[in-house]
Amino acid sequence: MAILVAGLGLSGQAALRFLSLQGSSLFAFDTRPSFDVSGLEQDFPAVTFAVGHLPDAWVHHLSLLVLSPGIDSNAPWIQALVAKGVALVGEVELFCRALAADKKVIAITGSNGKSTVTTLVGELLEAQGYAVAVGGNLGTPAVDLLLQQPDADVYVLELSSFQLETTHSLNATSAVVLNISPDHLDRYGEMATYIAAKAPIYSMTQLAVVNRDDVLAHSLCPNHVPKVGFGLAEPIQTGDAGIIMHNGQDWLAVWQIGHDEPEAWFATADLLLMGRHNWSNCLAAFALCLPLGLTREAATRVLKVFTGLSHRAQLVKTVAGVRWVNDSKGTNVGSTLSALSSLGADAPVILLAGGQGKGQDFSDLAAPLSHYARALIVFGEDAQQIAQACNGACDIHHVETMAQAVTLANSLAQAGDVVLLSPACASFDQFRNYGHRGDVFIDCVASLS
Ligand code: UMA
Ligand code: ADP
Repeated sequence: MAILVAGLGLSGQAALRFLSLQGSSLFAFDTRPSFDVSGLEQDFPAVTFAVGHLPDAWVHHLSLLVLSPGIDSNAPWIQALVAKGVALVGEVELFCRALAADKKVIAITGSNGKSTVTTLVGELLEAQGYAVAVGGNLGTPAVDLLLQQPDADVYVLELSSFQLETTHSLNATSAVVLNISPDHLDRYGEMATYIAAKAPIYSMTQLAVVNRDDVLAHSLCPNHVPKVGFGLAEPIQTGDAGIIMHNGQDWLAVWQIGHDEPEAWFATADLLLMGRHNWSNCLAAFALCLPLGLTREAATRVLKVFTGLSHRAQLVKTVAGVRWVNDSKGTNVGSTLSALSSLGADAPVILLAGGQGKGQDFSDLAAPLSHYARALIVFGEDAQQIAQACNGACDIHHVETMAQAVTLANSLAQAGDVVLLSPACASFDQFRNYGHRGDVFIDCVASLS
């Protein structure tokens, strides 16, 4: 019998590489009729390719479908294969099945903060002396990690809801659902379906790490699964991570197994990461790594230099006492809410938001805007929708371009303010991607003096 790899992007090509090495009989298919397979045909001469329409003649050969995360498994052609008994998995499931029993996996999902926590966990474990491979939704497909870093002790995987839909045999050492807020509703239709895609991660781990500050995310963990918690209050049991007062300051703290009380690990004032949501990310990373013996020394070494990932709540420049912060990766309402409220807790904010709204409801931004914002500047395709949903919350200004947004923010800002680009939207109406949008913002800010 043969295997069908569907979707020929990063994930599908990684599956082809991996399965080719195993000598599997392979078909490869991309639903986009314009997809050019000529390069792949050269790379994989033993594989049969098709685009646009799945050839009927293939169907009776198939026993397994390896589906790329970007393809909705509800598509009729997929459901027809499943009905014929073809097993449906993703490339991450191939990774799980091939992983040697002595290897460890740490798995991270959630609506926001996944990439930051995944990267941080990788750095913490490396500082602790492990050989670490980091990837998944973050960028390097899981099976490529197996091929590229077969000697790793620990594989740290960022897993999207799409990837979790087709992953069944993960046996993680620890796993987390960082938080839940609306995302990908264009694919899932309703929140319940989105949440149901993420929940199984807690049934595929030896230890569940739960967010005590997010009731919904926390509730996904079944009672019988051993769990520890993290959150912005004090740790309440061994294995937990939280915040404690130490020498009159807030410290990231950990309650290690075998200890009588939580131990202060790192002063939040010394973090290079901005915003309280990043305190939460650090605590989640600590809790995930404790089963692998993370020590305060290793954690301190990492946090002293960890500045986070580009375009996530990053300080670009301080001009005349105003801090300009690039959070272009804030592409949904949940991420912008957390960036706004965590930076707004310390300073008045001028928020720059807009782009493609993906059908989101922006009204949740109104309350934090009225608490924390000096002004909201909207731009892009769904600017009007954001302005309407937040009407009355604060001063709202409408501009066309990023350059205009920065110039206007500069004229409105007062010393001590934060100007925050956290658009709550996708960027594709005006930019190539969120990185491009952040770079344009950085360029505009660079010209201020
Ligand atoms: N395709 C079809 N039919 C479709 C949709 C796509 O045939 O209906 C084909 C496209 O023509 C293309 C290929 O599938 O050839 C693209 O596959 P894909 O969309 O599954 O993306 P990959 O390139 O395989 O990258 C995927 C993840 N992409 C998605 O989940 C959409 C990457 O996450 C991930 O880094 C990569 O695997 C390696 O694990 C990106 C992402 O945007 C960063 N993720 C979403 C997010 O973070 O919000 C979930
Ligand atoms: P993801 O990989 O889940 O998209 P990232 O680490 O790339 O997460 O962060 C994306 C955005 O999500 C950031 O720019 C920030 O606005 C927001 N964010 C980061 N961490 C958190 C968190 N713990 N809770 C809520 N929002 C967060």
